[in-house]
Amino acid sequence: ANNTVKTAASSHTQGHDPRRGVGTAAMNRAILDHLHFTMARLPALASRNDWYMALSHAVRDRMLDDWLASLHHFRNKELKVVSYLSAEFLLGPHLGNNLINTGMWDAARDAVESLGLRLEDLLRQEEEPGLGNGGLGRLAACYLDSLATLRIPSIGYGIRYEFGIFDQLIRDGWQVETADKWLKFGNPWEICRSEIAYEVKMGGHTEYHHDADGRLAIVWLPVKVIKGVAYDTPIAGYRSRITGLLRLWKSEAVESFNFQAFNAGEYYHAVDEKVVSESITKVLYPNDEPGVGKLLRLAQQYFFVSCSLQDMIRVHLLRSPRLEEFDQTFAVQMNDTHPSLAVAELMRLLVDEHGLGWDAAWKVTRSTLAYTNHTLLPEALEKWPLQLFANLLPRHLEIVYEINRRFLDEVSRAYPGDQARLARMSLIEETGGKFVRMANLASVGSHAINGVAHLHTELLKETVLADFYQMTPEKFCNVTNGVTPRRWVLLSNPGLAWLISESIGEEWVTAPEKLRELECFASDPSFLSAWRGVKDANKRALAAAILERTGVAVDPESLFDIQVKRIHEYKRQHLNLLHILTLYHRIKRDPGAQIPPRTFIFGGKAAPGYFMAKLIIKLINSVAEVVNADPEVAGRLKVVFFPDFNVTNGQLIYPAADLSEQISTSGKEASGTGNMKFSLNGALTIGTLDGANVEIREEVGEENFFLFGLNATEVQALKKSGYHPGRFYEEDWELREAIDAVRSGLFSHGDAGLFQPLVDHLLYDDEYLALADYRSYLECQERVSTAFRQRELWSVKSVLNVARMGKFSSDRSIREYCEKIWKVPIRPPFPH
Ligand code: CBF
Repeated sequence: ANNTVKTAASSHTQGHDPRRGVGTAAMNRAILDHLHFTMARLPALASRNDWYMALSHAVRDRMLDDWLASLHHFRNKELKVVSYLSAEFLLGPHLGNNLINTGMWDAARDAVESLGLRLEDLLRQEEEPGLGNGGLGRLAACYLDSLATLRIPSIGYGIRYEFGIFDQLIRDGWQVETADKWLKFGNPWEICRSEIAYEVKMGGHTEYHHDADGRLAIVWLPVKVIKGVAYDTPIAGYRSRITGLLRLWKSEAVESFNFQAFNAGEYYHAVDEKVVSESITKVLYPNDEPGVGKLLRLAQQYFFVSCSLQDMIRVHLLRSPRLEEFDQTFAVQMNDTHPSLAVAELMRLLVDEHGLGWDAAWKVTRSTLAYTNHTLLPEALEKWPLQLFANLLPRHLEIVYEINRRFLDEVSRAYPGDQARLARMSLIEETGGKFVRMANLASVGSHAINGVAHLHTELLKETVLADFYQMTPEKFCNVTNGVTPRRWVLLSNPGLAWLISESIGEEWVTAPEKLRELECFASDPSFLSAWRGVKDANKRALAAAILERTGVAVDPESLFDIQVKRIHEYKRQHLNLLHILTLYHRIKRDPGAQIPPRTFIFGGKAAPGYFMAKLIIKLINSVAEVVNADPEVAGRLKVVFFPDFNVTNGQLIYPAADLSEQISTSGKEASGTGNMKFSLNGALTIGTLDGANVEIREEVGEENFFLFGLNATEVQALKKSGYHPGRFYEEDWELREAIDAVRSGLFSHGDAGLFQPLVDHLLYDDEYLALADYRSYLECQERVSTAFRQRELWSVKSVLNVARMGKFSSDRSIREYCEKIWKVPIRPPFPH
């Protein structure tokens, strides 16, 4: 199954500098050396983790030449460095990806085997760094891969959370969260740079003084100072000889021990400072919870933004003393509003700490920063209570006020007398409490604003940022998301990668438009049968994992219908459930019904404080319990909740899907990236015209995509005209039957109250129009069933999906950012 990896790795190894020691013998020696010198273990006593650590260190050593050469680039005045500021990087395990990208897979596998071990066991040992919630963080990780692959000097800046996204357990059908102790056995990939550390001030007040020359000096007297220490992780580009840099900040006490307190006999107080300071980077906040009011989260955002900007200024000053030219050294992308304090912090650093005038500082701030918006959901648009903001960042609030004063002057000049517009565009919300609006701050302080799919960008321009678009349309552009084919095909689906490379060569890995050449194989029966063989093997692997983790035996011959993503009402896992319940009833009513066997697989985490999402997980598991145990539907329907969906599990799940569920209410999903991973692995999509689904359908062809539901305009119109979900319930007996079954207690051991909140929500509110789309979804699912019965035709569609997904490589997205936003030249591919 690892043949592609093998072919590609081998060809690369041949082109390698022999001094770097990537041969099997050298790798074997290096692993044993690290076992001895780094892990201090005898081979006979070494645990699997010891071997994993030894191998990883050996691999990392071999990445260092390229890394050091790449870091050297940062001093080259001619090269602009892309700085990707993101509170989240959902990287996934490093080892396999690094072996693929550097071309060391074969050597590592053979070396490990010569030591009596199996590479796959060591790969499984790695705890993935789950430093992100989902789409936005995973996108950042794909972009780092592409930046390094395209040889663009880049730094990803973020937070080294001690605990990443929680691990999800399922107990009695409910989600239970446990701490993600990803660092407990050590992290061989990072290097702590104790000497790269910055102080970050918080709290206190400001004072204004006049210096001897009568100039005004503003002094911020904080109550607290924290130190941020850099931890660097190399990011290997695919065969590019470039290694990108991920620099994550860990908070520490400036002094880790308070000797005054200790001498006064207060032992515990002596370490208090350390504990409080370290708490800043302790834990990743799970999203989907109202961001308002969490002081620690604001502190996290400020902390990482300040460390990162101070670091960039240090690097810039190595090149040039002129901070007016900062924008020639760095292009800074703000990944959503989480880093949007960069606007105020860069102004503060330039004006207060480096003595630039306001206008010069503003010019350079605006031309350096750019902002990506990732959501239209009002509850996810960050705003901070003014008082909380003032308490933590008194100087920044003054700067925000000054930016706002100047900006609102511009607005008044452009739209005289339009008070409502002024109120909407102000950086400060003043209705129902005062808040600092982070999307407005990011928009005002950036030279470019982008959405993440065509539809999303259009809606952004029409709704959330409409005023900003009308005033400065030239700032807006779209960059549709993409995913890296290295992790999401080559690493996770080696069988498919091998088949593709055997047929059209290996270039598709960095030139995915070449996948189009697969189209002519779509009429070749032997190719189609090999294609099915790959899918079947992936399904068997997933079935085995499902059995191991949930105890449910599923049939790999059945249609694998998969919805994996965060659990959220707008993503409509409950609509999927309504379909399952309808099929269940249909089979029970008519055992002869022509319904091909299906396995419904769900996965995803719910934010710990999001009650309705957690209830949906419980309902999925409760339906699974009843359906899977019912002999009348045995062999025809199975329902599974795959626990702890993360990158590692995603690598197993996406390649095994027949059908990808992308069923959000149109206009609500900014882009989606899971939709791309599924389709790139040969799944067909059932979806609404939402986010990037629209573009996926355009690319793969409407005949190869199962479309249903209201479009964004119809959604808005229905809401405007007054939506009454109860009417759909009344008028559609199958829908009624499904909902009544839930409310009857059938899935809750007779406890009719358990799912009542969900049922009530659907019947009396249904904000995301599940009931309005139910019938259309059902009819579409019937088309899916019909198509799946014609296996040959299904395979043709599957091939065509993969062949036409080239657009959704993150390499294309990064090229677009380079051209449209960062003004960074695209370098020719590295000659392999
Ligand atoms: O753009 C990346 C992804 O970001 C989100 O996950 C987000 O956190 N706002 C969106 O929900 C996705 O649609 C989007 O693909």
